[in-house]
Amino acid sequence: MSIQLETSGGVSVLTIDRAPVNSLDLSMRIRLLEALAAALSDASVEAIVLWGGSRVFSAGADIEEFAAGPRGPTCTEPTLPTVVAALDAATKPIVAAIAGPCLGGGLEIAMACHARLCASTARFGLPEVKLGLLPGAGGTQRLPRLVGVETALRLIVSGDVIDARRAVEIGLAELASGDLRDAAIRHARALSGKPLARTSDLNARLPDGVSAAAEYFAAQRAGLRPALPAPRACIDAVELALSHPVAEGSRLEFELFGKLIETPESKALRYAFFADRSAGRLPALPPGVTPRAIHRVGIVGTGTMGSGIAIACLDAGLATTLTDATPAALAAGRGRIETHYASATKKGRVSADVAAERLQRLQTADSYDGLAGCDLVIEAVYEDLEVKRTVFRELDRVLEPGALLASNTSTLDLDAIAAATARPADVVGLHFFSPANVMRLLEVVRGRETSAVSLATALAFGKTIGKVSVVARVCDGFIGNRMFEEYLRQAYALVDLGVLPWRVDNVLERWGMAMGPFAVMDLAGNDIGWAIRKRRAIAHPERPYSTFPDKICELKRFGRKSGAGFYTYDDAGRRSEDAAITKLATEHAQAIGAIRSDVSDDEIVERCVSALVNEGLRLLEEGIAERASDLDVVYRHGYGFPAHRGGPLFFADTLGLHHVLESMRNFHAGYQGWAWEPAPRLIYAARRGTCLTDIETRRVP
Ligand code: 3H9
Repeated sequence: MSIQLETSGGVSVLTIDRAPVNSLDLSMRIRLLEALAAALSDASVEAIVLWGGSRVFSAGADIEEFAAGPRGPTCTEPTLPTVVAALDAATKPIVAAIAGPCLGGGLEIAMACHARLCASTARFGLPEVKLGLLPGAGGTQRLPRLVGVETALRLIVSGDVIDARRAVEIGLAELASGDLRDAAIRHARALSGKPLARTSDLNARLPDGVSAAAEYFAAQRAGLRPALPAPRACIDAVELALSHPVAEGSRLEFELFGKLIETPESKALRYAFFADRSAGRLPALPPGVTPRAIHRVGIVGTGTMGSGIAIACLDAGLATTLTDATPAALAAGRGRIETHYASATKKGRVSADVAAERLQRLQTADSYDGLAGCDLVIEAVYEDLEVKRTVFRELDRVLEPGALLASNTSTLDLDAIAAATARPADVVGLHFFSPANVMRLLEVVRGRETSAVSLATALAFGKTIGKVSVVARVCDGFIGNRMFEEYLRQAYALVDLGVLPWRVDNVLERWGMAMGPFAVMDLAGNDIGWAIRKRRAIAHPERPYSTFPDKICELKRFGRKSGAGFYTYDDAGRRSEDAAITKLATEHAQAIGAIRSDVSDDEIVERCVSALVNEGLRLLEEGIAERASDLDVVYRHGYGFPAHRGGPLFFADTLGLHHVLESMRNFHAGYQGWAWEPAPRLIYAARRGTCLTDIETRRVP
């Protein structure tokens, strides 16, 4: 970890070298300032290049430092704004040479340089808002000066990352020809002796046709959904850039940053950032386990799920072969994928050339033999154990030794599927969420016999296709669906207590869930839940469900696919409340006789979220999940849990475990209280004053 300073031919190259992503913690900031001062005071140096190496320029401030809040190292001198100000004030030209990610504070230091040269691998962004923050080292002051207020606002409020081509288009950087470092040295030398192009000397530009800045910014604020503190502060700070010199605007911006760092939203989002990165990392993989390479993926079953998985593989640059039981099904699957790329091209999401290249990597095979040579085959056929076992017997027959055999089952026993092969060590579950090419969550299911290499290969594959992978052991429903079942149980129980379905949905959606449970079931298909409840009634008669959703199914209201479910739907797919369901729900609750008129919005949230927490803790106790934060990752990426609340377990920690436990005990004493036996880990953590999110099971493979 260092800043290297190399001088030759009148140009000093300052190399930021802090693995893995050149984040700028306090010690790096001190070294950077020292190196800058050395280069500026050296009479033989005419110009400077700031370089982060060929892989990454800088991922910005060290996010771990934020945990200590505004009194911690983030706000200890030299702060990042101090470093940025020193670059801006330099008396010799400084060229930022940018390859790979140049994000957050990384972009802020680059914007304080006098020129930015980039390689085609460069990616630029101010993603602070995704951490519940705003760029705090002049980003909101310099970006509008370089690219205009409109483009700057779009980038800062979304936190989106753009590629080198787009950065050049908007005037943020220039593309280097040839070797980037050499080009930057030449460029720096050429700037020597010329007037310095300081970003701070520029004026921020309002969009063409806008003259009333205050109204323009008010409209931006009014458009925020949801209205969280960070995006609002981003807009406030960009507005400052119009009326304040950079130094003063940056001072005010840093003040806002110091406030945001302490908001619950920022704490939750920072927790989520690190939780995503620890998910899929197994503490107990034996040393020396390296994943096998995956070049060609086979997919068996080309329905919606199989096609979505194929698109995810094609998007990630993998060769992909599809097969299905009949030529018609295979042709339909290929057709779905072609339609996807045609629509993506039309919407400008990919260029026609890129779409054509991806489709070129798609092959179809009319029998299992066509999958020979695949490094990984994912089965995505009908959810029936015998059907899947037949598929796996065929895969066992045709695949080379060492190939990975994966099932996309969401409910079946992976060990029973693996037992159909002579190589259960090579079998894993890869549980995708629909649409598989969009949803980021991948549950990687580790069977009883799954080898460490197979698991490592599955996790590496997940990373290749851009998923956040979470490891689960075998159980019915794995992590996500097992937790979801308890959440649904409480949503239905609320109807028993006299709460209408749309009140439950509206309360949870206002709280931040992407979709309420009744709307989710209408989307997923109420018949699917009905079939599961029938199975459960036989296996666990002591755990009864509300009969309300069965009554909906008896009316053949299976959800969107049948035109109605808990809601009715218009042609555009918009849901509306239905008087028939109000009547049905009211009569249902009256018949049970447990109606309560005092169910508050808070209780609706607490019942549903605490149900997730309690079942999640059981999954940890059973060793199905590796660590508590994995449960939160599953819920955020697979079930629309609001990122700014961290996840169910993080939320419970912020509520206070004594409070959560007390509510559970109250629920335990009430209607259908059997479902509310608090998990021993909750009682333990509440008693010890520890956090749920610290729990790791750390099982040895
Ligand atoms: C900021 O800059 C504030 C300023 O405006 C103002 C300050 C006053 N800090 O994602 P990966 C770790 S806020 C600390 O798996 P990839 C990460 O945890 C910052 N650690 O790799 C992981 O560690 P581990 C604004 C960081 O190749 C390892 O690096 N910047 C940071 O898939 C590899 O990460 C951002 O929000 C960091 N800034 O993606 C950018 N960044 O191995 C955040 C990463 O122990 N970073 N780590 O799990 C990213 O978007 C991605 O990490 C990046 C690499 C694209 C850079």
